[in-house]
Amino acid sequence: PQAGAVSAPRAVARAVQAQSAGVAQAPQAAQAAATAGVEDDGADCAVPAPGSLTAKSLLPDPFTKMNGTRVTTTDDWRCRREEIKQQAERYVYGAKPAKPASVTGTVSRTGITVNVSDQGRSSSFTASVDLPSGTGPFPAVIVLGGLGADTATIKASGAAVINYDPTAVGKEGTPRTNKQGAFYSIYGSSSSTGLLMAWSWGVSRIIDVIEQSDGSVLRANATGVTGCSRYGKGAFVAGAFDQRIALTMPIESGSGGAPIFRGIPGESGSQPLSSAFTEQPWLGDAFTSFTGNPTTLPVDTHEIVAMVAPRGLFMMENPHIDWLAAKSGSVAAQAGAEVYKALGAGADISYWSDVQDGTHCAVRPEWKAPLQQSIAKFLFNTGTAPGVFRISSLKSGSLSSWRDWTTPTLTPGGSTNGGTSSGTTAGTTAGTT
Ligand code: MCU
Repeated sequence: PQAGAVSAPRAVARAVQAQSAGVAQAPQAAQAAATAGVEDDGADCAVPAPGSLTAKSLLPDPFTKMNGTRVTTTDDWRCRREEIKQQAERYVYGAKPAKPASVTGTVSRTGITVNVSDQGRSSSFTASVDLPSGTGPFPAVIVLGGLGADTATIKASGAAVINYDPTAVGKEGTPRTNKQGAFYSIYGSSSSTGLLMAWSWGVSRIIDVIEQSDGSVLRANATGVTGCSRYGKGAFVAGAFDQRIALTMPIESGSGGAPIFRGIPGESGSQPLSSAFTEQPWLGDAFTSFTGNPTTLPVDTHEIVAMVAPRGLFMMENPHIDWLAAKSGSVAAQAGAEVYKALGAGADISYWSDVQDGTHCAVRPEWKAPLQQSIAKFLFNTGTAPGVFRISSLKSGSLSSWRDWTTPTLTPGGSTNGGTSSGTTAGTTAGTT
């Protein structure tokens, strides 16, 4: 990769060091620390033009680059991730525009305002802030849509809750040809970008405003995101597409969220892809080509999981409701975890579907401890990540039946052989989960 580029793992490590050194407490230092994380650290990568699509019934190999060679070093992952990002935008979610020309706004102890101008158009939206006790500045968890998040535990863990109504940015109930909300006011009501990506863009603009604030209320370099159900789909996409997010916690996201697309047609009772595509314009318009058969998708959601690596990820699913596709969700988590392992961050992804209460978006006692641990580790840099996989036997997918690729042992640091590797360092950890 390019000289001087900061690898994702190092950028995260640097941000974490800055946090643990306490420098983020001072407003000026907070700004300096925030620059250690960027929304997309692979924006400079040269990504090949999209090729023709070929069917593959098993999950695409996250470690094989578009030119056919394999990732061999941890630094190689940066531009491989960018390939996945661009494919996911093109075929699944629609494009996420780069940071707008102007983002302004305010952060107070009760709320955030966001004003965006780009391409000669402007729009605004707001979010409310709910602080824990203490004086701060606080890390924050952005809660999409208010459903299902254990906000009491988030606040008791010392983090602020930012209540964000994503439908102000991407409205539900509109036809694809007339999309509405703060995103579409700027990028057009006929934009092919779906609601999940519009919502995710809104999360990024909230983070922009926090970064630009004086840092006295919220810390810009310690942000988490969560949400349940349709907002779990949104939280998943938000965390994948903004590398400033230190902790991503999708809950019961269902079809169109974390579960592998390829698994849905064969998972009994799960929401069909055609239904997830038509119920609301959540996914991008281009996904219409894949609702009948996802096998020609060059990406699947295990690679969206992988886009979050090595940042904190805690995936929660409900195995009691077939519609939620938790079996396919367990495969996404297991396959994505292979990328975490390859990056030396295997403990930074957790998955938990072994829960008693079948109510959709319930606040669950089983998730409390791993939620606390995740906030401590990824937003305060204290303690250890939960590093747990608790897959309910009710909905347990098998990784080995979904892949024909192995997990490489990546050489830490920079590439010595650029894109010419033949993948000879590939080891195997198949079947370890
Ligand atoms: C799991 O998320 C969705 C699901 O995809 C929809 O089919 C259903 O109507 O709503 C769920 C949801 O958002 O529930 C709050």
